[in-house]
This record gives sequence, C-alpha cells and structure tokens, in this order.
Amino acid sequence: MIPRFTPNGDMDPKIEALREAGAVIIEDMASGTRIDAFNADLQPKYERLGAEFQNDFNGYLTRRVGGVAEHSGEFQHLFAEPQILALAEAILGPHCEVLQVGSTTAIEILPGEKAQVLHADDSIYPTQYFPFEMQISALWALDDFTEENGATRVIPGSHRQGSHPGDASRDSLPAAMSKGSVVLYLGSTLHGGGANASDKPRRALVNTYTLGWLRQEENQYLTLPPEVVAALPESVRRLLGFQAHGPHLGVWPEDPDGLWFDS
Ligand SMILES: O=C(O)CCC(=O)C(=O)O
Ligand SMILES: [Fe+2]
Repeated sequence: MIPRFTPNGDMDPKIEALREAGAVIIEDMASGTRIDAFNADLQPKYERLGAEFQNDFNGYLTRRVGGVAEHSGEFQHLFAEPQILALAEAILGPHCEVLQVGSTTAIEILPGEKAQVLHADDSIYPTQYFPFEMQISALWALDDFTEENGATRVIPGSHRQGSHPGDASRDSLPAAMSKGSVVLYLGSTLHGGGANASDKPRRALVNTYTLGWLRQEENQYLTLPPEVVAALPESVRRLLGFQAHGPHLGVWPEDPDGLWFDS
C-alpha cells in the first residue's frame, strides 16, 4: 500500500511514512482551478515541444516539456508548495545547506503508451558512495490518475534495497489519485509511468528536489531565460538554484548567504 494523507494535520506522520514506505500520496493538494490553468498553459507546449524527449526510456507515445518555470505562471505555486518543501527538507536537509531543484518536467502519456521501465530517479548520481537520499520527486496528478490511464506505479519499500531497474520481483502499485493530488517518492524508490489503456491523455508534473551541492539534472542556468528568472519571487529563484551553497560553493558576491572573500 502507498500511504495516503490529506493536506491537513501534522507533517510528522507524512515524513515518517515517506521514510518507511519510500512514497506517500497527499490527496487534493492543489485546487482544480490551479491545475486547469496549468494544463491550459502547457497544452500548446506539448504540441510544439513534446516530441523532443521521446526515447526508449521516456516512450514514443509520451510528450514531455522541461524547464517548466518558463511555461506557466502556476508552476511556482506547485513547485514551492510548503508541505512538499517540508518533506524535501526533512529528507535532504541534514545533508546539505540548501535544497535546490533537480528537474521540472510536464509529462503527457498518450493513449496506447506502454508502461515505463521501473527505475530509481537517483540513478543519475553515484549513489553507492552516499549512505543517504540524494533527491526526492513530487509528481502531481494533472488529471485523475487511475490504473487504466497510466497512474505512476510505485514499489513501496523498494528504496535502499539494492533493487535494479526493471526489477519485477515485487508488484508495483498504481498511485491512483484525484487531479490536484501529489505522490512523493524518494530518489531510490522504484517507480515508473503506467501504461495508458484509456482513450485520453494522462498528464503530470514531476519536480525533483536535490541536495544543493549536486549538479542539477536539468541545469536551470542554461534552461531558463534570465528575464524569466528575474521575474520570479526570490524564494522560488533560490530553489531553482540561483543561490550559493554555503560559503564556498557557487560563490556569488551578491548572495547574502555566500561568504565572499573580501567581506
Ligand atoms: O510519468 C510518470 O508517471 C513517471 C515518469 C518517471 O518516473 C520518469 O520519467 O522518471
Ligand atoms: Fe522516474
């Protein structure tokens, strides 16, 4: 079972469940109005850019759009949702000075797409050298997620157990949830997009949050136009990686958190 919560109540049980099961669902986190506005912003982008990321891993009946901060004014609210940041902070905070984004991706799984191979998102890093989690993912349902339409599949308990991509030794479960709900999973938890056997697309937004000293999976400095970054609230900008990490990494004289050598 994937533990499920409502947005109400204490964070501690959610944090505990995420640590234990490697994944949690928080139901109805964002309003339908917000999700509809986000979807309306992204729809022309799927049409124009969505084929760029098609490959064996992402699928050929799946359309993806990266650098989402540029594509919708609603993005920042989903990205900087306080409960998601609290969960990310609880898992990653002890191992870095500040958190940062890893990647931002809108995903539209079209009818007929097959299931994605089960994988751990942190396989982009040499995790074998680090005895702690390096990232977490927050995947928002932008449509009602059902097993039939390709709800993300997760293997609870698969984190840090030496599982391998494609491991089918245990059954994965669909993160069935209503539009506006979010499933969070650790970087080491096995999961993957489901097969879409329905006749409508299944849309999602997945943001990853990583230790601030790692290189970003999707380099925001190269991805986002400077004017888009400048127009964002400072807290969002920082979370996108436009900040120093402690006194010596990403040294940037204007950053009050950075220790510039002349000061
Ligand atoms: O679309 C989904 O449900 C999951 C996608 C995913 O896990 C990935 O591409 O890393
Ligand atoms: Fe993934």
